[in-house]
Amino acid sequence: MAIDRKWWKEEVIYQIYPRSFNDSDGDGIGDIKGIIEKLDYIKNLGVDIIWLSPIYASPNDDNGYDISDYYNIHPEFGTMEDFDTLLDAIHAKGLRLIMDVVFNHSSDEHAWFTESKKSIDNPYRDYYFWKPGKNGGPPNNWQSFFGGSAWEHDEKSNEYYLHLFTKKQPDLNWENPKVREDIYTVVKFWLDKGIDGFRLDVIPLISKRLDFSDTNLPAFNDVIAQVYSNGPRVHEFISEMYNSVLKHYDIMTVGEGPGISTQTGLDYVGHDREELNMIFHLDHMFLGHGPRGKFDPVPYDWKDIKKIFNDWYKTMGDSGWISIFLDNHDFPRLVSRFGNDKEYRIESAKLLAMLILTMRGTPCIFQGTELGMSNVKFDSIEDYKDVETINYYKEFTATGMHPDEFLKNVHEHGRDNVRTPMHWNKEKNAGFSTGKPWIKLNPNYNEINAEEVLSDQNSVYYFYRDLLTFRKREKTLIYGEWKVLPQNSEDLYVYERFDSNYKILVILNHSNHKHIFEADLKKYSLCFQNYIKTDTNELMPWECRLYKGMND
Ligand code: ISL
Repeated sequence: MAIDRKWWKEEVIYQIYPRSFNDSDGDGIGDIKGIIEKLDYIKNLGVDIIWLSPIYASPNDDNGYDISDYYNIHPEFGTMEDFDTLLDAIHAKGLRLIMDVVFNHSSDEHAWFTESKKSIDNPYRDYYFWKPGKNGGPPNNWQSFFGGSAWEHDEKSNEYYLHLFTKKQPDLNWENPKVREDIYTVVKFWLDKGIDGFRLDVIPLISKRLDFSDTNLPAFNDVIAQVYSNGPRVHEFISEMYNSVLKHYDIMTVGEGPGISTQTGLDYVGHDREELNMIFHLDHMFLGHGPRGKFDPVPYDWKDIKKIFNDWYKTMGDSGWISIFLDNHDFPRLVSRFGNDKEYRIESAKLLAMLILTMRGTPCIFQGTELGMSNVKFDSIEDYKDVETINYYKEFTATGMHPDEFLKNVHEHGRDNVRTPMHWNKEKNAGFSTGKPWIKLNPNYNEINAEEVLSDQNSVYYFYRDLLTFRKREKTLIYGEWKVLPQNSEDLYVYERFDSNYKILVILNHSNHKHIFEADLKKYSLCFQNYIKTDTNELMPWECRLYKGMND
């Protein structure tokens, strides 16, 4: 096989959103000790790499994606000693840990920014982007990801600073070599502790288009791709970070990639690039986002999803690598978005598990997805905690959208859908906390929880576990090539992974209807199926199967 073998291609990532995972001290917020308590659960599932969403000191304007001290742990989560214990415990179980780190911006409470704000001639002024206004307003018409202008006025200096996210997340100025040096020192600090890599938040945004000209693109997604991402020095910065620090460690890096398309993907992850090991491209996550983003939805269907998978496979070939995922802490639960979380919740959750674990790329599973957890529908905006949801609620309702219609969009697309606490059992607060959880629970925890799925051999959990065990053994699923077998129905996704020895056939009926698929099964044996065993060419709604055969 031509393709390079690497541990980070063979292993599977499990994302922990620490605030909502497990609370050990009853303050209603998940914490590091809570994660330690659940490491056996994670190990038994059969995943390998834990991706930990940010746990650094932070005022929590954006739940930790606004870091005020890269060298300290947020007291809500524990201490540095707790972190060291966690890392040791993870390694003792043969698991790995990658840290989520945010270098496009810091918190406005970071010492760099508080200095920077003090005066125009402060030595830290150039750590951020400060500009005079234009015609009595901000320097340009850029909008923040979370609504409103991307510039905030500072009374004292009468200048504006850039924040592509909230005004408490000022963008760091990577043009300044001192900023880059300070960032690489942070990277080295964590790697020297022995972590196994990083998830790098919004990495394509770190190089700005310095003319800061107005954009006239009507769709926000195009602004992200053409104005905010892929700036002129982005590759120079990433490869500098790689060559100064990353390359000296046996680690993995995954860049979160809003605005990275199939045209630019290999520039970040090509094996010859000395940049990143893989990216989370967001093409399928941004499906359905209208001109004003996720709360301005437009229709899409499985044809679009499949085209994105096809295009990315072709783009990467043997030269680069991506992660395969269908949800994370920014997007709805996969079963609610891509499956049917009502009459076929279990079947469709299993089908989506099969999709994630059989495509070429490193699978990533978000906490609770292995239980079959689904979206939540809070009745009142007061119950939502996410800054994106709250900001856009104000903006959309002020410009005429009825609050109920906005809430309907939040039920479909809001980030709090995935941020409700993990369901461990049917006890108080689903076993997540003995105190008052920082966000309400999804009321369906009586039916969907870890205790329940562990006691049911036919559960979504065991489907994940068995497929994960299978994937570990079958290198064809990791390195093998991929090809689609065309079908008569648009509701089917049938593909084969193959190498010179084996063929693995995956059959997915992603619909509420029965269908007949076309494939010659003579040389195959059935390994997985989400219905009681049948071996005919008729598929039940949301049925999925996996067959294996020799490639001769
Ligand atoms: O969820 C999104 C918008 O609706 C995405 O565009 C998301 O904001 C984008 O992918 C960047 O996400 C990352 O950076 C943000 C943080 O809020 C997200 O949680 C993080 O994943 C700012 O740090």
